[in-house]
Amino acid sequence: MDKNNSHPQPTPPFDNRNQDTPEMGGGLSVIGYWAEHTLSPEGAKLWQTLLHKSACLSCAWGTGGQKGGFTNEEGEKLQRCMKSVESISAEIKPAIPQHFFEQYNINQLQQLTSREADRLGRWSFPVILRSGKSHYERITWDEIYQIAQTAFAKMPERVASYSSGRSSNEAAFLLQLMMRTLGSNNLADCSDLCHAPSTFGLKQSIGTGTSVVSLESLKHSDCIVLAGSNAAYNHPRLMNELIKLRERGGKVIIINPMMEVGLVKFASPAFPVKSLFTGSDIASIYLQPIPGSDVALFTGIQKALLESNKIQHDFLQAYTENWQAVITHIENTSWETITTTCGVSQTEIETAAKLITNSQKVVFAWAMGITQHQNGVDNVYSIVNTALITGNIGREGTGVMPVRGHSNVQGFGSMGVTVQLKQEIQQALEKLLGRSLSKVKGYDTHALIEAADAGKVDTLICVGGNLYAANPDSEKVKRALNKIETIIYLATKPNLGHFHGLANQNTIIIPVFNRFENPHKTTVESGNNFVRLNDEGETHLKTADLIAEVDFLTELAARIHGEYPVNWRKLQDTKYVRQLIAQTIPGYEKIATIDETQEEFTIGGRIFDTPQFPTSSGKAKMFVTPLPQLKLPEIKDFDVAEDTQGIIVALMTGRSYAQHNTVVYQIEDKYRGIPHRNCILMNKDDVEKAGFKQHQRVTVQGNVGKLENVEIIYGAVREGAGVMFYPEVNVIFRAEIEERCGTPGFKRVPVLVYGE
Ligand SMILES: Nc1nc2c(c(=O)[nH]1)N[C@H]1C(S)=C(S)[C@@H](COP(=O)(O)OP(=O)(O)OC[C@H]3O[C@@H](n4cnc5c(=O)[nH]c(N)nc54)[C@H](O)[C@@H]3O)O[C@H]1N2
Ligand SMILES: Nc1nc2c(c(=O)[nH]1)N[C@H]1C(S)=C(S)[C@@H](COP(=O)(O)OP(=O)(O)OC[C@H]3O[C@@H](n4cnc5c(=O)[nH]c(N)nc54)[C@H](O)[C@@H]3O)O[C@H]1N2
Ligand code: SF4
Ligand SMILES: [Mo]
Repeated sequence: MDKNNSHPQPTPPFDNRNQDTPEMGGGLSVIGYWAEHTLSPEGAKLWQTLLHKSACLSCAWGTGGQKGGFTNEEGEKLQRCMKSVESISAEIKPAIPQHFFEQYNINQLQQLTSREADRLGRWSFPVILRSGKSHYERITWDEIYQIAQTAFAKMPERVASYSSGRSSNEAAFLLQLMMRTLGSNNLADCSDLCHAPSTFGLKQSIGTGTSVVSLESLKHSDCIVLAGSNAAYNHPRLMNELIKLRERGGKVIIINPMMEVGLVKFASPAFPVKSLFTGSDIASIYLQPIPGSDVALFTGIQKALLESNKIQHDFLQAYTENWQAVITHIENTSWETITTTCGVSQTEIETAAKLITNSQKVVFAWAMGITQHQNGVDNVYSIVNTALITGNIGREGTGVMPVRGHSNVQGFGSMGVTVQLKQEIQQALEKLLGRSLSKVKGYDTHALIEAADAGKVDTLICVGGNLYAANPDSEKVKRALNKIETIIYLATKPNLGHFHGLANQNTIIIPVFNRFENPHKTTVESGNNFVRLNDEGETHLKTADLIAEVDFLTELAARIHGEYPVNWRKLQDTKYVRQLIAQTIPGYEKIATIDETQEEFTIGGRIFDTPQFPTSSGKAKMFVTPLPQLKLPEIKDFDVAEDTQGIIVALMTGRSYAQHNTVVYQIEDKYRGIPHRNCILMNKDDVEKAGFKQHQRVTVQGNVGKLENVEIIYGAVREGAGVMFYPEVNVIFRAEIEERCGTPGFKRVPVLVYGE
């Protein structure tokens, strides 16, 4: 079968995987989890929260909102997945006990794992760790504002923020307005670590930074290409769409070096009970490229299309620019280069190309397996090129669809929390301020850490997230943060960052309401460009001293800026923030009346149903995508004894089944058969070739550190690749960086695996 390459396409049930793993994703264990949690003592609160009119906290698929917790934007019911329950369950835990921080010093707190830190409970009063002190202690609001005001009086270039996409649009808008009024563009955000290459690549090529496919449009497609996404774990309700697409005769092409069981077969609780037992087929074809080689694979698909005369020349001519250069590049790239770079055979690539051309309406979707690479932007370009070459964009049921991460990460970008600010927003802000914005380029997350390490940052405010644990090279991040004078964390739950990411002088933690208990109405934006309205709520922490993010940011801004350029305190009524958003953010006009209409809406100008692109020429720009040179280092390149025996693999670092980003909920990953966090999942042939066995303990060494006593687990990952979990693995490597947007190459980390 394989013309040019010996890489076999494993077909499920895979013989290479660990025999302990289930044969499909989802299924009865999900129902079991639901039952366990909803019938537990916290069950009543959990149900109340699920029924609360607010968007799901977890991923950007965006379930929930005004039509009730179990509804998507198409009004379809039974749309909350187990991940949603998991995230709520973590938030309705009791408060950290009053005297906890008197009992435990910072050294002790630093011994906690991610899971232990989360399990301490909710932050319920503000605390400070002062320089030279060993314990966090309670602090008054007055003193917080005094310290903060002084800290924000530094040179604007030396003040920065970091944010994570769980907070509201209103908080995001206020954060960037406060920072830009100060004269600082240092608005680092978790999206820098995530979909920034999608935003950047899409903006350059088709003039918009987000998905051009609505949920409704997706329902018309008859083929989905899903690359570098483990939706079965991370966007479970997207799986419903894949199941329905297969049921109407459509095709699903999965591109992923790891054969994820839930992408082969998935049993969704949204479908008749029968399917819970049998599961539904997901992948029509499953391609397993070498990590980091997607450009080669997509170029291969394009070449197969070219050779079978399936390129839509009329479409390219009418609606695109630079297509000739891309076609020449495809012609000049040999099959041998393509197949050796991506490790997928010509036959498999041709089969995928045929599935695409035999379909009428194709959607191309992707997640971190595409973006978290040194050439993440090229990966995105190569996907866009494939969509354009086949005329699959600008028509219902077609298009490009980055599958976004955090539940409001896209809203943060829309609100201007980014170092790559849209011109329209810049102009609107300049009008509001009555002066130009600072021209100094802001720090993205990577640049922020570099700047902090170089002693160039005095003050940092973190609106959510875990800057310390989300970044590679943990020791360096810790050192860098420790050079900052003042760090203010706004958070709902404790995490590793609060105990390791300590400032030089004052580290302050501000306990905030989460989305469903916020006393203000707020909004969020889903990855499908749908804006949701969240009702006010109440917290179960009756005696806690929490604050709404909006209240904290406006009070701080009022103290820094007085009444310039707005009456900040008036904005504590979030209705007025929405008025400002409507005036400033393109496509958000309808938010001005959402308080009266309660009408959730799709953002204007985002969904493309004609091939007219908001670029300067009105055409899509195609970019030539050079194939990556994927060489792994050799043993001698690692700092080990000369005679060390081992194997070098390209490590894909990411999420287990039961974690949300840096927060670990359960230590096992049952769908991949991984019993605990200190494991490496490898291909059986690689393990045997290196002379190791399953369950053997090994050392895994990266370019800045190593993890010892790591257990080897067999899995359906292609040869030459491995899988480990973050945040733990972030200790061992300094990542390659996608220079165009600062995104670390988390999905191709060369490591040496050797015996102990
Ligand atoms: N339950 C849960 N849900 C989440 C999250 C969570 O942590 N837990 N996190 C949220 C966030 S912020 C995000 S960004 C998303 C993340 O969602 P995903 O992107 O789905 O998550 P990852 O585990 O990072 O990696 C996705 C897949 O990329 C594959 N991959 C790795 N390298 C490559 C490659 O070179 N090429 C290709 N084609 N594939 C590759 C991996 O095998 C893996 O299956 O999920 C969001 N939703
Ligand atoms: N090695 C490796 N590293 C990675 C990745 C990877 O795949 N591999 N993925 C990267 C990706 S895609 C992302 S998005 C980042 C994630 O990076 P971050 O977004 O920085 O991290 P999270 O773990 O999502 O942050 C969780 C914390 O947010 C706080 N929080 C939760 N809800 C709220 C709220 O409503 N308000 C406030 N103020 N705080 C809240 C809680 O304190 C919680 O502990 O990690 C990145 N790091
Ligand atoms: S798919 Fe995402 S948004 Fe929908 S319920 Fe699950 S975690 Fe929430
Ligand atoms: Mo993310």
